[in-house]
Amino acid sequence: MLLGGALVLGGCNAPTFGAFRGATTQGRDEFRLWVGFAITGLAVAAIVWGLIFWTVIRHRRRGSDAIPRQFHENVPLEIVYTTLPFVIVLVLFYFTVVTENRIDAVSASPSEVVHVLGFRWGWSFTYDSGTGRYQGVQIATAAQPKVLAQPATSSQYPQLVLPLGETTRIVLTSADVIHGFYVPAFNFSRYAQPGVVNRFDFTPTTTGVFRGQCSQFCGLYHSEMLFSVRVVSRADFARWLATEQASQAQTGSGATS
Ligand SMILES: [Cu+2]
Repeated sequence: MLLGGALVLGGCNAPTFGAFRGATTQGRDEFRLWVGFAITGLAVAAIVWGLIFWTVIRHRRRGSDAIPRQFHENVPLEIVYTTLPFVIVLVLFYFTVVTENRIDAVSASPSEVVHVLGFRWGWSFTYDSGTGRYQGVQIATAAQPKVLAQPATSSQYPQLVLPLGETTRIVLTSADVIHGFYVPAFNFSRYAQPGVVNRFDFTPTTTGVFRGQCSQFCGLYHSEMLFSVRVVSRADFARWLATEQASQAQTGSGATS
C-alpha cells in the first residue's frame, strides 16, 4: 500500500480517485489522505472480491452431487477477520486526526487576513492586513439578487484574490442563516454560521482562478451564491490591492463586482 501510495502521488497523471489535487498546502494534505483511503479501500476490495471469485470458481458444482466437507468455527480465521478491520479503522482514524489537525492549524502570523461574510445571497471579502494598510478593501456581491446563471468564475460574482505561497487567514461568519464556504479545488468547505466565527488558513500553491460556491442550501438564491478565488504572485497581489484601495477611496467603500 505504501508503494502504491508513492506511485500514485509521484506521477502527474496518476489517478486522483475523483478528488482535486489541492491548490493549497492544506488541500494537498486532504488529497493525500483521500488517496490513502481510496487505496486502502481498493486493497480491501481486491481481497474480498478475490476470495468471492475464488470460492465461486474453485467450489462450483462439478458433475457429482457429493456434499463437500462440512465444518464450522475457525478460531484463528475469526480472530484475523475481526482484528484486521479494527486495525484498518484505527490506522485510518489516526491519519484523519493528524491530517485534519494540520489543515485546521492556524498560523500565528498570517501574511493577510480576509474577513468573509456569507449573506442571503452573496459574499463579501474584506481585507485587513492587521497593520491597517489595506483596511477596508471590500469585494462583495451586488446588493440586488437576481438569477444570473453564470459560471462561478464570471466577473458578475465576487472574487477573492490571494497571494501565492503565503498564508492568508480567513475569518468566516454569516449575517443571517448557515451558509457553506466551499472551494472545490482547495478540497475545503466550512460552515459560515451566524454568531460563530470560523478561522482557517489557505496557503495557495498554484496560480489560477478557482470556482467557489455556497454548499449549504440557504434559500431562494442559494444557487447564485457563487464566487471565485484568484491566486496571483505577491507583486500582482500588491498591485491589485493598491488599485482597489484607490478606486474604493474614490467611490466610497464596498465595491461590488
Ligand atoms: Cu448560502
